[in-house]
Amino acid sequence: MFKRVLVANRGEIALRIVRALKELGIESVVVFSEADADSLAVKFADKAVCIGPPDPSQSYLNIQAILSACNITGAEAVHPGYGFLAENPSFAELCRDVGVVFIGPSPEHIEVMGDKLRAIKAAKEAGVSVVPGSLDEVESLDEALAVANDIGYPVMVKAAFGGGGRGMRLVKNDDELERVWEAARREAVAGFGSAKVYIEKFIEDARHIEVQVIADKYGNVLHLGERECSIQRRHQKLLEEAPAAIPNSVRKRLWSDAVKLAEHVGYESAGTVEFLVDRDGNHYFIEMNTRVQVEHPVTEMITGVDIVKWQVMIAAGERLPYTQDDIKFSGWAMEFRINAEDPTTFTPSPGKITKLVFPGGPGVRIDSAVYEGYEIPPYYDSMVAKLIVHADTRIDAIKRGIRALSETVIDGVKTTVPLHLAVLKDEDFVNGNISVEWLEARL
Ligand code: MV4
Repeated sequence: MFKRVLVANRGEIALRIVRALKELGIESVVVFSEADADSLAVKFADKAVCIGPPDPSQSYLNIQAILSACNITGAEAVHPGYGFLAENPSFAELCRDVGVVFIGPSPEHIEVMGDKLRAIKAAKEAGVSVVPGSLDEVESLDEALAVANDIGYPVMVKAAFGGGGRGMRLVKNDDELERVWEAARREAVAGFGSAKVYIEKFIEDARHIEVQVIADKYGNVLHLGERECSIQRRHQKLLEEAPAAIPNSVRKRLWSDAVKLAEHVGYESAGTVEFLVDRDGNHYFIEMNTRVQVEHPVTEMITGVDIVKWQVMIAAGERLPYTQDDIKFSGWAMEFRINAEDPTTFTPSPGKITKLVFPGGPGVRIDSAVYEGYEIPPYYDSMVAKLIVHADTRIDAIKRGIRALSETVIDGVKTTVPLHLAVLKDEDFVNGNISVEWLEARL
């Protein structure tokens, strides 16, 4: 096992990783920018190293500074969290080159899944259900029109190096496709450094459901069940739950396809296989994320498996001590992302937290690096806390969520707490009548 690990991230996930390291008996080193000196992650870590100014390009994305910090502090491994360098194959490779263990999958796995077309090809080879579409790069307008007419409109034009909702366009007919084609390719180059785009049938009113997988270096691949992530706005997830309210027959197909993909590519570490599920229960692979995700706690709550600890242990070469049958699912969990933002304009609302009361009691978990008197810096994303509740059933989790959100006091900044309360009291939500389009249609 490692003696010392460096955390290359900030905010709640940096603290989450520090907590896992402490429980593993590993010394933690966090790096931080000048804007984050007051974070709880910095206070709770064994060591903290300032690596630069607030601008992420000069701090949390500064590979040289981070590897220097590993060298200076004697950290043997680096945990990238999510965002920043977590899915940067060059960073993972450079870590390998300098002898620092990257706590995550291999650079090759990050690279394959970063190219959504290669990911889809791998999924298809593995026998996983994929969205009807080009399955290959589409290089000309003529070819795009042919594919779109073959599969039928509406279609989505997606950038191969996009993902997570970035670089996609919904197109309803030939005219629209002709109008957006060049712009889509230009934007792909500008946004992702590659004009590579592909076309998929648009799955209407779909739900976004993902499966957590975890794999060790010895070919043992397990799934930890699914998460329902359809409640989102502008491709930012707001509320996630585990399990998803879907028939067991659909659930089994999602689980088995996720494991098939991870096994096929020889994946190692924690990963997430994302699917769209349509009204009829058909499922389609769309992407695989090669990092720990913001919403991992809902899976931890229903399985009792500490995903972050296992990322560390797997990177250190430990074997998973479980077989699939050892993973027991219990109850229902929901996560509410508490962002400091204006509830009507959705613009960030940074500033000082003048009063803070987090909820507690049975089945309540808070993952947050802020406290009363903390000044939320304006340079980073607006998520300030995750409230996770766990209860026996979905309806009990909803009631517990309402109770815990009602206890929450965050003064000085505007937050998404009222939005979550409105969602939990909505009849459609309570009845599980949701899709990725639901929240934005509702607002
Ligand atoms: C889709 C889709 C429908 N059909 N692909 C967005 C996030 C990224 N992971 C994939 N996304 C989608 N891909 C096909 N073929 C619907 C979404 C989608 C979405 C689309 C429009 C408006 C809001 C959305 C929210 C989540 C997902």
